Amino acid sequence: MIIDKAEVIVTSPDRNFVTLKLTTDDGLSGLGDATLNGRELAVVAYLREHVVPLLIGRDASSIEDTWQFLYRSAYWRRGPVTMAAIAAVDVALWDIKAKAAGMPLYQLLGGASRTGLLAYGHASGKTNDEIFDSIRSHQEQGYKAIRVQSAVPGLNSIYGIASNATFEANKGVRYDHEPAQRGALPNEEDWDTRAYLRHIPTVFEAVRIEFGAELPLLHDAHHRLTPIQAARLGKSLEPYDLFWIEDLTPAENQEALRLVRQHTTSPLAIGEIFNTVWDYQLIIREQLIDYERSAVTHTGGITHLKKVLEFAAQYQIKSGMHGPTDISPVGMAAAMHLGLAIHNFGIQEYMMHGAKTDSVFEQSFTWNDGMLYAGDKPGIGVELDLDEAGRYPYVQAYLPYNRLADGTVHDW
Ligand code: CS2
Ligand code: MG
Repeated sequence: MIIDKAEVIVTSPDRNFVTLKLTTDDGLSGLGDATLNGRELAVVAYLREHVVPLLIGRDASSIEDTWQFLYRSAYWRRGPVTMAAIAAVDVALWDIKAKAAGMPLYQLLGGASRTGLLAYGHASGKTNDEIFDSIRSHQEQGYKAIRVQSAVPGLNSIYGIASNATFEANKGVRYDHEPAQRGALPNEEDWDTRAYLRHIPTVFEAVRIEFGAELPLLHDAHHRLTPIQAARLGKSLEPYDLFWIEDLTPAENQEALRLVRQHTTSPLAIGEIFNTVWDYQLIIREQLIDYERSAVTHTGGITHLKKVLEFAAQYQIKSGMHGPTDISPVGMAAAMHLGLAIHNFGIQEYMMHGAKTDSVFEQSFTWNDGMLYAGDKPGIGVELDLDEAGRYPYVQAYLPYNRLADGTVHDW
């Protein structure tokens, strides 16, 4: 089972996706997601120029050796571009191995540890009434856990507010919040931490009054707070019993979470922008988080993320894999197979892709009553329609950035 073809496919149905397709000399093919929102072409170049030439002629069954070869032979280690490229190779090889075995991938990862995967969706609004409507529409779509993002009075823009709500026959009202805006330059947004910290507790108080104490609610602070501001947010949201608060503070400074932990018992989720186990060393060992957010797509694939999650499991930390629309259906399927097999599964983020994306990626995973089901097709259960993909060429798109009132650039 020798790799004799490697294709890097860029397509932009609802948004840009990068997919690696590997084919072996006995006709098996596998897919891997290499999408890095706003930096897609960097991963395309890394794959085409520096990885694909190394793959042709390699034994497709040697997944661990291929991972170690690509990671260590590059000399320069870690980082989102490298680890997304390695992830795509890794998942494509697992897809091939599972197809060769005639099994769904989760069976090769230890089999199912649960029947399905609890998922959460993104509710949002500019006002509490809009937020309530968004929560209700997500409940109608079956979601049993819901992330709540709110506009903040005085701010013109903020992360997480759906740009539009579209109705799709088989999916109901879909809030398409794709933060990467198409254009030659990133958009500038505004930010005011004090206004945010004053407003968010009032939103969750109103949501709890409207929806009661039981509904699992999540919130994403999106990397913007200092450690003491993060501690204040965590403490102020304790009365509303959140399932988690995500990315309260930029976690490159892992020690910052020691201070946050001293002040609040709100569960913490970190890691969607991490890409190796080394990013988690201290915060897992000192139990400074409760959920580990990495996506298969950004963290070196199944092979590496499984190791990170096994490390996290020793500290009773659970998975909360990143799953916005910039994780392609290939990346989502890989996450589902891994999430089904591991013991310390927590929750899966699930933003439904649009109809055009579904026309490019034929998916066999299913969604029912708030749960995701990986399916039992051999491999990861996703196929890519090359002709359909060719209808949607790449469109430059960048994530926004923030500036404070005095013009200082701030984390977005
Ligand atoms: C967000 C993402 O889903 C989340 O938790 O943080 O939407 C993030 O903004 C995008 O993935 C960035 O590409
Ligand atoms: Mg997030």
